[in-house]
Amino acid sequence: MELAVSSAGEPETAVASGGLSPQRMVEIYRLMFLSRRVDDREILLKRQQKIYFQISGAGHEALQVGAALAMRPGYDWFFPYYRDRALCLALGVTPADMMLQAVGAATDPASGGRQMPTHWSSRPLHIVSTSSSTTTQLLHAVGCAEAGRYFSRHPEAAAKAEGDYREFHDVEFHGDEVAFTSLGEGSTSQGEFWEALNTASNQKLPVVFCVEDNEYAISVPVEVNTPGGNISKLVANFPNFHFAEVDGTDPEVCLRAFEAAVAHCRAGLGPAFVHGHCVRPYSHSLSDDDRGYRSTAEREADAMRDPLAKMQMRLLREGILTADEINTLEQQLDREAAEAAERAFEAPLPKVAAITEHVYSEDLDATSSVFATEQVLAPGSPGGGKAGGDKGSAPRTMADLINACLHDEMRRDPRIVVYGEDVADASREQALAEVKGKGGVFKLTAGLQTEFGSERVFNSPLAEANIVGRAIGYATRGMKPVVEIQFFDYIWPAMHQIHNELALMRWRSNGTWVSPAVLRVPIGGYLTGGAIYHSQSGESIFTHIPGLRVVFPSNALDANGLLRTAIRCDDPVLFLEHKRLYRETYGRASYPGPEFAIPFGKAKIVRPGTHITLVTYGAIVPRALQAAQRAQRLHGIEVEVVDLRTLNPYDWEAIATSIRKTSRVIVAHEDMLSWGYGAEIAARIADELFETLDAPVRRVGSMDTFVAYQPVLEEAILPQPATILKAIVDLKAY
Ligand SMILES: Cc1ncc(C[n+]2csc(CCOP(=O)(O)OP(=O)(O)O)c2C)c(N)n1
Ligand SMILES: [Mg+2]
Repeated sequence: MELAVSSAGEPETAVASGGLSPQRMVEIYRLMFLSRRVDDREILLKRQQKIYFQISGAGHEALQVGAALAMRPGYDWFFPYYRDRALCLALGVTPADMMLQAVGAATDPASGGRQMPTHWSSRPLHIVSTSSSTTTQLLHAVGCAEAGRYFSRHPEAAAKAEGDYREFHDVEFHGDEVAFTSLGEGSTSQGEFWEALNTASNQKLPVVFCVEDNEYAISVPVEVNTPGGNISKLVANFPNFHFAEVDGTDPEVCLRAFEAAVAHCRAGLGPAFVHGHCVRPYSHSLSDDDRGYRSTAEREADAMRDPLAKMQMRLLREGILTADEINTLEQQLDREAAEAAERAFEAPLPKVAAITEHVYSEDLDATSSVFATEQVLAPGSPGGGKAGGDKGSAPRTMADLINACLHDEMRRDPRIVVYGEDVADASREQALAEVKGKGGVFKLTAGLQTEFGSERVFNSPLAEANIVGRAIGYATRGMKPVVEIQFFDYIWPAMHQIHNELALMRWRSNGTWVSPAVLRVPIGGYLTGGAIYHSQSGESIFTHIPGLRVVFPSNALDANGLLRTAIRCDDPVLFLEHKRLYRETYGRASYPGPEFAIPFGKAKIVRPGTHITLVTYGAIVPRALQAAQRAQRLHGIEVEVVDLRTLNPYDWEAIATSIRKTSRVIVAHEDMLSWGYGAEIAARIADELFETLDAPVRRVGSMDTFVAYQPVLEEAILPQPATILKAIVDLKAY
């Protein structure tokens, strides 16, 4: 018999059977059955211990095929979740691709053996790499849709440019594209679900949300996750949405629902929400047995709604296929799944030496001399916004020169967007006729909205995961989001996005997808009254994340040059700005011109010395310099102060060279001593430079507490110049 094999998005031909052509019906069944067969084959292989994990899409096939056939792979954008096997098959992922991931082959196109099976990714099909974290993908879809809209309104921004990340990313966009994202009903409990609906609704974004409701989140039934048991009822009042609640076991109903949803999005009317009621005939995964928590009656009732059995009955009933034809088709698909598995076992395994590939950009090395540009002092040249103050050679603060860098880079690169809490001058633009504008609680983004408009500089909802999750979506499309987390103390809601998504996008997709966003984050104490929630440090928590660059400048010039590198490079960067240094007299500098950049991983000797090396960064640099001056004046001790400037990567050569000269070292930082950044540096010095040392490696840090409000306590908790001086004197005497 002739099998209709067309890909998703192709128009159907002859119409029969309630509107679907017989070919379309057979095609739908083929995709659904193939999905189930690949699952079954994997289950067999897992039981034989030939693969290492299995999670199935069983019971969700109708909903997913319906969704896929309403959209266009390689045109629209997809942010699915782990159950979406039938969706991905319908989009064009092959059983062979799936089996290569199941065995962890080097040639697994989604991840090169790095991710579990069903962690989808395909550049040609526009399936953006997904993690195991439930719900994180929704905000990526939102950011993706924002980027698509931005490019279609500003096509000139898609042009390639040399000398920065743009050189390495092709931009694709279509004015009527949609971003699809899916999740289980249990995952709608995550805050990020609501954060995604918030922005999609507010911005009228073309995002199709699909809730695949199988009534269970592992063993937790829907009524525990969803008050009242029906997510459609809870979301019904979000403005601008198209809503549909459907029988997710009927592919025709699902296809029609998604066609309407997609039409709403393509027309620019806003997002869509399709809630499909499906079933879970197998347990959650092969690590789970649902007989332990579901009654027999319930499981049997579920089986009656199995979309595969229902579709097969329909094909027979409507005379579209005979029993024999169905058998032939099923055997053919069974063979296809088995052959895909056989071939996968012959595939090469990943090389151990390749593990460190794609942690950071190999195209554009942020430590390279590309970023070592000459300082071009340009009196009167552009750069300042409202916070700018004097131009030219007048000394300017760190706040001024960060603001100047943002102005310069936004002028140079139309792909930059800046957003966060309070970063706009005024969301109600008309007010700007009479008011100065906010421009950030520390005024670091002042004047950006006024110069570059509200499409490029805007306020986000008060939701940190929203800020970072959207930035990932933007960045995967080739945009450069430079976003602000208002205080380091409140970065934690975004931690999941930073740790599991932002830093991992490149590595987990084996270099296929990247998310080089910049997160600017005011950090640190010494504020006299900053207290627990406005004084936190904690940089080592982030230097412990492979894939994330961490920068921590101590002065205005470095902040300007390092921020420029952060923006132009191709890695995600956590750019830590010490609040106490923003407007210090220490470290002011002239505006260095719009091309001034500093490569990552290059420390600066801010004071030469011969007796003791003092390795530090951030707000400890001026305190260390004070201590070093006193050490010289009072004790004749010459301290060499090394300002690391970037914490990941850090300049081991500079540290080692200095210690080879002095044979004594102190590592000092503002963060708590225990488990702090200095612990790693000290351990490496002890390990690799043991023979050059004349004394133990010393560390200075804050007490192992949070910072208290009362200034007497704050002073005692945080390291002071006197604390550092004492360590210097003690170590010299050792
Ligand atoms: C953020 C997060 N928390 C917990 C888990 C562990 N986990 C994996 S799947 C799952 C249940 C998801 O249920 P649901 O959203 O209904 O999707 P379903 O698996 O039923 O399709 C849980 C708790 C996870 N992967 N991510
Ligand atoms: Mg579920």
